[in-house]
Amino acid sequence: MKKIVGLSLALIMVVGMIGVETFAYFADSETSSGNQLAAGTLDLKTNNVDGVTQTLYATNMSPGATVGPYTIPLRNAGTTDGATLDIGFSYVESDGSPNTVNKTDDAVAALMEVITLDYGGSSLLSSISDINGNGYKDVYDLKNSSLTGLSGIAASATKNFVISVRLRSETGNDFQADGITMTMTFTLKQ
Ligand SMILES: [Ca+2]
Ligand SMILES: [Ca+2]
Ligand SMILES: [Ca+2]
Repeated sequence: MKKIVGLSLALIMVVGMIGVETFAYFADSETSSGNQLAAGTLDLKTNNVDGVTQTLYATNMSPGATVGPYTIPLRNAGTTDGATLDIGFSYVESDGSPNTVNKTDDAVAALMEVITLDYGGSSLLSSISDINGNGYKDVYDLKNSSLTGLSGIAASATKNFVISVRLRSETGNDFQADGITMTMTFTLKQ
């Protein structure tokens, strides 16, 4: 029997006023306990909490400011080794108010440069292509990349996922109050 266990995390990033201090904190709230456990299971947990949705907030991001690195421990709390891990990224527009000029979610994501993207102590950045051709790896590139078949997590083992993102310093005033909510989904497969 092939069990597949997934977890999602959300990263909310909103561009703030120029010069406003970056405000970032880490919250986690358990919203489901959806993993049905039976003998010989995979059980992926973050921070030892089961079926969790974690949210990382970065509001009032100033141009040039970095959020993170956030370290998210991925623990296989089950009794079966997970052979492979997939990581997926998606985002939706999540603007503040008032928002005089509305930029698209893709435009905002393209200004969020990915500085750190580690899993199990190795950087995944080389697996991300500069799909939009702007010269750096950004959240748009993450969304349109496929990170599948990564090394898995053995039973009772933990691997850390680490991410940090910087708002590009050339971000213009029109981006004020524009933001995205990025969801990172981790799927551990037997
Ligand atoms: Ca917008
Ligand atoms: Ca890019
Ligand atoms: Ca705006």
